[in-house]
Amino acid sequence: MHLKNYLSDRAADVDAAMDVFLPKAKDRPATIHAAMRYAVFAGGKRLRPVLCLAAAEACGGALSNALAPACAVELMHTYSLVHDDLPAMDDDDLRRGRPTCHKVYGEGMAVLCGDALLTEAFLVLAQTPVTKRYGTRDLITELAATGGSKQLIGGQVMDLEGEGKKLTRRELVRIHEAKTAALLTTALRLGAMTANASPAKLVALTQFGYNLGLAFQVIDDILDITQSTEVLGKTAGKDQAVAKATYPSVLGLAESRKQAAKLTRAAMNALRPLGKKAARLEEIAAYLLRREY
Ligand code: GRG
Repeated sequence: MHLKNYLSDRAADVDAAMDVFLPKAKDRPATIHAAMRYAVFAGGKRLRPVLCLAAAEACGGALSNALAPACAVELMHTYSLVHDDLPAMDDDDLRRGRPTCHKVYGEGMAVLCGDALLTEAFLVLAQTPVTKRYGTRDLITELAATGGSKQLIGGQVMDLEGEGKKLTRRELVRIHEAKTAALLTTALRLGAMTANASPAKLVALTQFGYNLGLAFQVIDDILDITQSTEVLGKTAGKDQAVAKATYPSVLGLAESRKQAAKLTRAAMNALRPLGKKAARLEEIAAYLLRREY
């Protein structure tokens, strides 16, 4: 199957599963459920859940077993976007091509919406079928560690504290590892766990996710400068406007592009232990390097 079709088919699988997992928009109290659905069904790329499903396949697992963790990861990602857009954080009006959650539902409701999406992530994750090697506790530990103060939230803390400061390359990499690479890696690992993957395969996917995640963030930083708000669906040029340290601001555009290509190669090399079954993951990595939004 052509990659574009694979990506849109898997995204449709995720959307259909998400529709079943999430409370209905009319469930009481209706406003919070409408806000959750507004944030989730806003046209995101569904990259993390697709990686989760592709990792399950690469390890010989069934897509249907990986749908719950795929949705759980996307719910955590969406919560982070809703909270990141709040006036107290990045203060953004546009996300996924639409007004941000707080612009539509108000700040208080957007805080609660993020909280509810994060909690829902674990409710959904707990529905994952267990395997011989990995039980519910392993899955919960994996997602909680990534969402916690040492990864996602820690990355946001370093990001907030770094605004307006000149960061070293090492500091910048630390932020990217925590904010972006950790959740991509967890998406892959959770997918692999539903396929009862061997520890060696999990290590390979962890290496793949780390390098792919860093490459993804470098490209995100480049696109913030080179693309328009219309193409990105979020405010372009934001990093420069708030003097945020990014790969292009620290290394320049040309070197950032080289780094993204180098990280993508490292990601692809990490897939070797998975053999031919990892061809789809390799294709996704190549596609992300060329992406324009
Ligand atoms: C815990 C509030 C809080 C934040 C954690 C993840 C994060 C830190 C903030 C979100 C904003 C941001 C710029 C994150 C970096 C990762 C990234 C590039 C997110 C955008 O991901 P895409 O492009 O988005 O996959 P879509 O909309 O396609 O899902």
